[in-house]
Amino acid sequence: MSARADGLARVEDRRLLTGRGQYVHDLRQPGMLHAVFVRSTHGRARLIAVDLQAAQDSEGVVAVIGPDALAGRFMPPINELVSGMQLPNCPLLAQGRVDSVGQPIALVVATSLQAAQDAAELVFVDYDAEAAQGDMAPGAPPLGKVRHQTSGAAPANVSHRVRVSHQQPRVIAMSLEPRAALAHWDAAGGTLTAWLGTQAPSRARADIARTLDVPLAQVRVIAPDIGGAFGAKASVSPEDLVIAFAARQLKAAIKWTSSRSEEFMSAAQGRGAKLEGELSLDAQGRFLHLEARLQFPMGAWLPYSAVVPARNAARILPGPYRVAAVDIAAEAGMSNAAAVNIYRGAGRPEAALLMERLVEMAARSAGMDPVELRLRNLVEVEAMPYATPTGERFDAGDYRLALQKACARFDYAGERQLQTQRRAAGELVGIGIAIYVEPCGQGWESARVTLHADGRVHVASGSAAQGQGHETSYAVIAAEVLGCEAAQVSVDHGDTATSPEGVGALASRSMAIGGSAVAEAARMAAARRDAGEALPITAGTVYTAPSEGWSYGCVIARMAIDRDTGQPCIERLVWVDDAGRIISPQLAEGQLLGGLAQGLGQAMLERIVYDSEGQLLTGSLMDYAVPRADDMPPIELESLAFTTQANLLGAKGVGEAGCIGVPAALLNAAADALSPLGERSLDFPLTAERLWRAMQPT
Ligand code: SMO
Repeated sequence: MSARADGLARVEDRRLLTGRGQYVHDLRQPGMLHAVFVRSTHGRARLIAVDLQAAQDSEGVVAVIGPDALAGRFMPPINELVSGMQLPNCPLLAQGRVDSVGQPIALVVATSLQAAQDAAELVFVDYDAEAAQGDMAPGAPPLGKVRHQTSGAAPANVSHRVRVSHQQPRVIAMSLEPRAALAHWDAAGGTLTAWLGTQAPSRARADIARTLDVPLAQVRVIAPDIGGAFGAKASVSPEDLVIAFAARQLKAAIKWTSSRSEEFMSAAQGRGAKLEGELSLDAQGRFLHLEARLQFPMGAWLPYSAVVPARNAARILPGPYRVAAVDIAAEAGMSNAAAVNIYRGAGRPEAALLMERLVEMAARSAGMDPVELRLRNLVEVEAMPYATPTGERFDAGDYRLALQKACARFDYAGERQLQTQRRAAGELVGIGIAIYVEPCGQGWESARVTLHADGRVHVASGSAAQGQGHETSYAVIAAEVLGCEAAQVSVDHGDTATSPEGVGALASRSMAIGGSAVAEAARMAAARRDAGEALPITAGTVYTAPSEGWSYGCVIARMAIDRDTGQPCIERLVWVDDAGRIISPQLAEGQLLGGLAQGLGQAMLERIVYDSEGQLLTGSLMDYAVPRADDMPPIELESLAFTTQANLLGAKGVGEAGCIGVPAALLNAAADALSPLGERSLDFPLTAERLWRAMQPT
């Protein structure tokens, strides 16, 4: 590949690392107008009046679109994974009331961004404030419930029983480019083109067509370069749809770029679940019964994948362990805060956090080493494929080997000795382990491969990219099947006019499903080439995975906590991950490290805070800490490669792994460090202040 020849890992890197990326905000259209949203300043209120007149009269203003213009238009239906949900209609612009700070009320469109911002200040909104409801407020009706319950009597031979309660904070996705939309209505052709920061261009297209009430063929969505998305750009926002609506209404090109502050207030957030569990063991340390109660916050409106985290956490428990019986219930409820959507891991981190914390406490309660207890309960490689008590199917993997490899690399026995010595010298130092499973790659994806007479190969994928490097990895996959150089292969994605309809880049599915589609289309094209058909040849396919692949891995971390200040220091982190077949080792490592950084951020630094009136107290990077390079610990990575039969490539997911295993291992390490002081309950983020408070006598 040409980019490799000059030492770059990815064909995308030259463009992205030299400032030549084209993000939505970089794009221009002739006569383009600029848009600014007027947003709710209240967490919950009745709207008495919205007066647009002064803004409309302001210099440079082309139009002000208020609630009336969008009355009766609602967010598209969501992915209803849970039966019997009571789903509200979520308006595009506030209708008579607001239910979260930052909710869009009106849109000001002007000839310059400055003029739009000035005029937005002139929109007069009169509120009658109401008492806001926070996440998991008692008495709030659940929107939907998931339950997994094995039948049979309660176990009789319980020898130990441990309980865990953990409150995750909400966090933000922190993309390089916040949400952005540029929509252009071509009056002559009656078509709308929308450049959108989206992980799922085809669904965004369908959502826009539905909102505008036009046939699908009249809408084109283009996802240009996207500086990360992490789930938060998997579903359209009300803002995206309002911009598309305004472009058609005004027969114009209109651009909106979210400011970082708007992003904190109104983009979909992640996590925020309350996790409670109880694990029962027999005298030999075998897991008898898991009871789990999971509450997921939804916020004030519902993105397409809003229910996914609750569903995932419930089905993934009890993680990689044999547990004879389970009673797992998850529910989700709305609140006066930003929406919560899938975020890197989407329920998998919650399952790992609860289970690994329970296992660690069970070991302490039973007086067993936590490694020994895990080895006793992990599903064995001989048992694969393995049917879990929640009806899932582990396809391939050796969980014990992952733990043993991690222990060997970490020098677990030696590290425990060192810990004993340091504790004797007065230090607070802990070792935390987490083993996780990571289901990925459900459903279908599309690809089209064209072989040209001059040897060039062209791949068009229905999966988009958000910075992962699909232009590199899909080229590698096609080249391998076709027996050519990856440099001969060019890859298109993200444009609904030039790529086949697809699902998109989410849920760690891009290699497993998107990559399998590329491989299948390449095989079909090669077969026709080999049969002597004249070039160019195009082959297209929609590949559907027969089942899910389950990645897994083991993280072991050592954390020291300063006795005087509570300052934590992650001194070592060993991580063994099995993502099945790896297409590009460099890209896979990048995904692991990126996920690790985000997982570390959630464990150690990040927290969205609302006050009791629903005001956002962490609305900027002055109040909200994301991890930086010097927060990263020394990292030792190893891989296993048990390929899966769940897709053509044998690839499993890799992008979300760091957010799943790392936070659980860090929580266990912190709890272990403080354990000489007595049992302490710890919530994220594990800041120096929180750890210091936890160290004080109770
Ligand atoms: S949390 Mo992901 O982008 O499905």
